[in-house]
Amino acid sequence: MGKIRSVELVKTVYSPSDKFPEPRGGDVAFVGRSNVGKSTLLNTLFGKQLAYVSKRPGKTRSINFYLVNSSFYMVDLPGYGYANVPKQERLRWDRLVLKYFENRWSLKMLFLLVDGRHKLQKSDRELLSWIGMYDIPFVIVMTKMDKVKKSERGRRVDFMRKELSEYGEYEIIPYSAITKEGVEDMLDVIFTSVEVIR
Ligand SMILES: Nc1nc2c(ncn2[C@@H]2O[C@H](COP(=O)(O)OP(=O)(O)O)[C@@H](O)[C@H]2O)c(=O)[nH]1
Ligand SMILES: [Mg+2]
Repeated sequence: MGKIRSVELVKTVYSPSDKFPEPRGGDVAFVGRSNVGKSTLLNTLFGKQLAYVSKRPGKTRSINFYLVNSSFYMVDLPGYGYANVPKQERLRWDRLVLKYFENRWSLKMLFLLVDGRHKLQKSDRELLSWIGMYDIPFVIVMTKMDKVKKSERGRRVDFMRKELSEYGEYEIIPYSAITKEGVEDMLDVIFTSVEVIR
């Protein structure tokens, strides 16, 4: 299986008029509502390579391109569903993400993070409709599964599958940063999605 050996933050894009870096062996991208656990998940995948990914507030408003193993990009898309964000700012994020979906032919797989404990939110559905519009392959990562009781797990996953049934084919990966469940599965998806020399 593939392994993340090196990670380098190559470019941070704030504005739809900024250029994205030249594609390499493909992109895998990560997106989800604020507080879903995206920074924690990237840190978990990156291991100690890039501990500083976490929670730099400015970086939540941008698309961050991380070059992995000098061969492909892991792309951190801006979070959505923040409370109290001015409408102008939200529109800029939307334009930025739409520009990425529209133009980035090298996008191989999108990881859509949803909180394993909650129902899909309106903003999740909006994102799913964009994914459908641009025909982007995606997997669902249910985060914070350590907070779901063992007896509830199966029911939660089934419920999520039912909620998502209108959006087509995808895999669901239950994940926890605490127990590390799902990490191997995510690495599998990442390394089978991109073309890399292992
Ligand atoms: N219990 C639990 N908490 C998590 C997990 N992942 C993230 N968190 C917590 O959820 C909060 C938001 O995480 P963060 O990674 O900053 O979310 P982001 O806004 O999506 O980048 C933080 O307090 C994290 O410690 C997880 O798998 N399990
Ligand atoms: Mg974050």
